[in-house]
Amino acid sequence: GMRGPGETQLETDRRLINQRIKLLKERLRDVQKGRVVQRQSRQREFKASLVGYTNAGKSSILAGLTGGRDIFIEDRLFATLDPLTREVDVGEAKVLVTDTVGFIRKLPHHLVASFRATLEETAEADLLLHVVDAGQPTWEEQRIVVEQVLEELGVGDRPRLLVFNKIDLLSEEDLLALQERIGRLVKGAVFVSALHEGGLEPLRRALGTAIRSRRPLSEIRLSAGDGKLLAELHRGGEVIDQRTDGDTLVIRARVDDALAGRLRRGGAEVIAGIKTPA
Ligand SMILES: Nc1nc2c(ncn2[C@@H]2O[C@H](COP(=O)(O)OP(=O)(O)OP(=O)(O)O)[C@@H](O)[C@H]2O)c(=O)[nH]1
Ligand SMILES: [Mg+2]
Repeated sequence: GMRGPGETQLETDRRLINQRIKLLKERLRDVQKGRVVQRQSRQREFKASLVGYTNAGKSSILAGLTGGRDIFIEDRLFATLDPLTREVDVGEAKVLVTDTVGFIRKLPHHLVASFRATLEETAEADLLLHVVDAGQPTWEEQRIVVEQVLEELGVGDRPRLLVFNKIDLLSEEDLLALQERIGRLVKGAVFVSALHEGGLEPLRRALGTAIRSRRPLSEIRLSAGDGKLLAELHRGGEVIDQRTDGDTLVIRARVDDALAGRLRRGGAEVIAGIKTPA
């Protein structure tokens, strides 16, 4: 009963297919619009990239932080070929954590494209999480190789956090010795196990601390008519909520020092480091 007057079956099919194509095109447009919005909002979030020698456990850490079962983990070199980003809850804030392709001394030719994508992700990161396989007797050499690659990628100056993974493979004695030695060399290294319940809590806490110190929750007051400053805040900060107080907009947002400075110069009042309401 779908056939219009004088239509052959073929014409009917064609009409139905065209309707379907039109519908799908509309949906695709909506999806693409959604993507742009998502990407823009993601740009404002705090970003951390997992970097490190291949097989150190980067993907396992991301899976452990997110409970993600869709993350590819394997005991072989270069299990991960595409950067993958997931939102991680660190208490009162969210961090976008990206898994990347593992680093190695001599990069095989076919991995150069994967590596370029990794480069783009690490270049955008607020913090690099350098994952070290504490169970590897050669972890110090691997760490140096990774540092060299980071230099070559032009991100050698990025803030980073050393993450010693697979501590379950160490005896209690060896772990204590390692922690003591590392504690003398660098500040704030964390010791984790991606495979054990609660084993990633030190990393989650460190991420919480990093976001609180780099992007303190702030109260910003600006004139409700100041669209330019408001746009700047939305572009560069993570807006939590906003209300009006007469002619003043009162906004709670996470902003870094640079943005706070720009807002103040533009005439806004910025109170950094306010407490999060319970
Ligand atoms: N014992 C132990 N094994 C772990 C831990 N974390 C990861 N592994 C194992 O180490 C291997 C490599 O883990 P992946 O997460 O794929 O490592 P990756 O750093 O993502 O590796 P690439 O993607 O190749 O760079 C897997 O067999 C994991 O199960 C850990 O905390 N303890
Ligand atoms: Mg991986």
